[in-house]
Amino acid sequence: MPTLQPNERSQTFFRPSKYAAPMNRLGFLLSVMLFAGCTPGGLPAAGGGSSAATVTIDVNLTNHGSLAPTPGGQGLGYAPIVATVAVGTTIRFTNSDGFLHTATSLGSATTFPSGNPFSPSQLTQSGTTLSGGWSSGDLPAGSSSQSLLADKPGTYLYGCVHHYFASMRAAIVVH
Ligand SMILES: [Cu+2]
Repeated sequence: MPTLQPNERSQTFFRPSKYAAPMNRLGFLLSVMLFAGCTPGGLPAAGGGSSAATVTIDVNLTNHGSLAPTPGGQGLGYAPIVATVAVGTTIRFTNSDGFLHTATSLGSATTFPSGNPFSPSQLTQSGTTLSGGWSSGDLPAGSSSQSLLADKPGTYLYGCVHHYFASMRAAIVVH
């Protein structure tokens, strides 16, 4: 009649982890290597490389307070005031200012509307693609928005819900 001896039981327990450990380590190393290989360089690759880039737009009314031309009219408060990126680029907004801002899509507008184009619901974050309608929602000082995919070529106007009438407006051109 076979009985499990204490040493056999402990082997049963220890063998899986003994073999699993090197596998986990290998898997970890592989994912680190893959991640490093895909880390974006900040700007789209000039040679038409396939790696996706991330572009960060600085949101700051204090530091970027001078009017500058955009495809939609004069704007300020974002840098670059016109971000030109390739399809597939990921866009993020970072508020480096000391108070709240938003970066909020103006939809299909081709010039900055003269009236208030925004609604209170746009103080809440929404959207994941530039062509799909989006808002960072309220971005407290020092915070970053969601990632937005530049999914289709076009000119995308946006502005700050709080400071739209102070000309806090800008554009992203995707090609
Ligand atoms: Cu603002």
